[in-house]
Amino acid sequence: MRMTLAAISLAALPVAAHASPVFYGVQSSKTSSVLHGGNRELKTIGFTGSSTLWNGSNFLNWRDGSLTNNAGFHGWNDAIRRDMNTSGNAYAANPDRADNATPFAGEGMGTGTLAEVFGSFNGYKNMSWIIDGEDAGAYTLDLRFAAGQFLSADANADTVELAILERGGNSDLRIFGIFADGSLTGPIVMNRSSTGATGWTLDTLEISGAQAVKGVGISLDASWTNLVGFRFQNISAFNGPDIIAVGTSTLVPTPGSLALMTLGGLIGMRRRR
Ligand SMILES: [Ca+2]
Ligand SMILES: [Ca+2]
Ligand SMILES: [Ca+2]
Ligand SMILES: [Ca+2]
Repeated sequence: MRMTLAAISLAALPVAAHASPVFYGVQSSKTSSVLHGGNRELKTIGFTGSSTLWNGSNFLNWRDGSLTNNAGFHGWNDAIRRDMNTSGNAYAANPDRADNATPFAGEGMGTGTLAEVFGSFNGYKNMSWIIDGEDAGAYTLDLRFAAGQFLSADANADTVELAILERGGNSDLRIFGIFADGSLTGPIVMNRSSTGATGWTLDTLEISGAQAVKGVGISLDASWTNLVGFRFQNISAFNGPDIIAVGTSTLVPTPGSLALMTLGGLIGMRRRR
């Protein structure tokens, strides 16, 4: 038990990190996936210039979230109205899926949910279910970890803490970290030019041809510490980012500052013995 606590505390220790976020394009030669019918499961993902190598579990850290678009606010399990085909662009952001993927549960009603798009599908994140963004429409997407789970940047600019997959690699995205009290980090922008190809393509109901799936891994700086989630925003200049998936490095069950206190307490206990 003591070993486990110490290991957790050490992993969460806040240490001096590099000064600003670093963006790494996805590296297709380190990235692999399998199709189950029309549903895609990611197996591995790597990034050009980074030592980070992840698997599909890194994309299964989301337990809550919300989407605010021109139709209003939608919670994690709320039915979100969809643009059902290529002729409809009524919503600034909405669930969409690969033409041959399993339909959303509410598809007959013209809806899908964030829980479907970003939660577990048969034990994996279904890379064939996405949030489609429209060029002219602003939206805000919040994704949150399970209660009591936190993400902090490490001190290593070589390692990725946050990864985003986007259909087309033709859009930008504004990103904030969310703290436990609801306040935000300063924003950073994922620029389309920083993305790299995964090696697979995606043709959804809303588009009439396949587009390359691209993505980026980001090494965050020290200001991105003790986060409970992330906020993603589209503005018109960003060309309607289509968010397929968001991955993170390993979460810890204790904020870094508390972990430091815990570690200090353990050291103190040992000294007193
Ligand atoms: Ca749409
Ligand atoms: Ca890092
Ligand atoms: Ca796009
Ligand atoms: Ca299509």
